[in-house]
Amino acid sequence: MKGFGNWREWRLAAKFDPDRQLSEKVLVAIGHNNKNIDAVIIGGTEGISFNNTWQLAKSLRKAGYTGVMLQEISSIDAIVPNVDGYLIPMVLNAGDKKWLIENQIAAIKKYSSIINWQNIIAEGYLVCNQESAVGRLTESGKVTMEDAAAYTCLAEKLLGLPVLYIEYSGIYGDMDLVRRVSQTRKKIQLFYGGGIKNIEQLDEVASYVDTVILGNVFYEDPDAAILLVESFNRLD
Ligand code: 1GP
Repeated sequence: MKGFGNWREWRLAAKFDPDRQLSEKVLVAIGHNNKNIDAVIIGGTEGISFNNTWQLAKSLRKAGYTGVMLQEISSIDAIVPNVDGYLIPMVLNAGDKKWLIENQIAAIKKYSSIINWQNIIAEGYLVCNQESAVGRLTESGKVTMEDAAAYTCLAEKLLGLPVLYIEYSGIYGDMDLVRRVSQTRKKIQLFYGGGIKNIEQLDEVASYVDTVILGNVFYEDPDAAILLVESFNRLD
């Protein structure tokens, strides 16, 4: 494991789901190490196993991708060694608290002797799409603007988390809410993921958050996804 460098400078990341089939076109594009992709995240909500996670990491390397690759852990039994590090989601607005604390405690107990904390980033998740797979699984509650601002303070000031992830998975988010979070935070790194399909949306989100994550578009419209990555204006 080589670690993952200066993650606070990441502007754009691609998230790939081990339970879905990536097209050859996307594999080739990622394998060309486009300089706009700062990291690849492997993770998903349903059907995640050790085997499909391992295979996806392997196929990305085989395609030529040499950049940072992280696993976002959603299942304690699917943690693979062939990545550079791990993202640990803690779903702040989960109705089922096992997604906030209990799964993490179980993982720490199981792996305490081998965890390298240098290679781990905790993410406070704010799940804003209750109808998404992650929203349903974690029984996440509805998030108002006021809630979002309060969760931002909770994540940054009370919990001291390094990252707040605004998760709209599958739909393009409410930009008023994203702006409110952006204006509320002081230094917590903001990740955003959800429904980005075109460059206008990508640029808009990127003007509010530090790191934008593209997911579904790689599967639903590979050409658009590749174009999005290529034409991304990093503004840095
Ligand atoms: C999903 O936040 C990511 O966890 C990306 O969202 O799949 O909607 O792009 P989309």
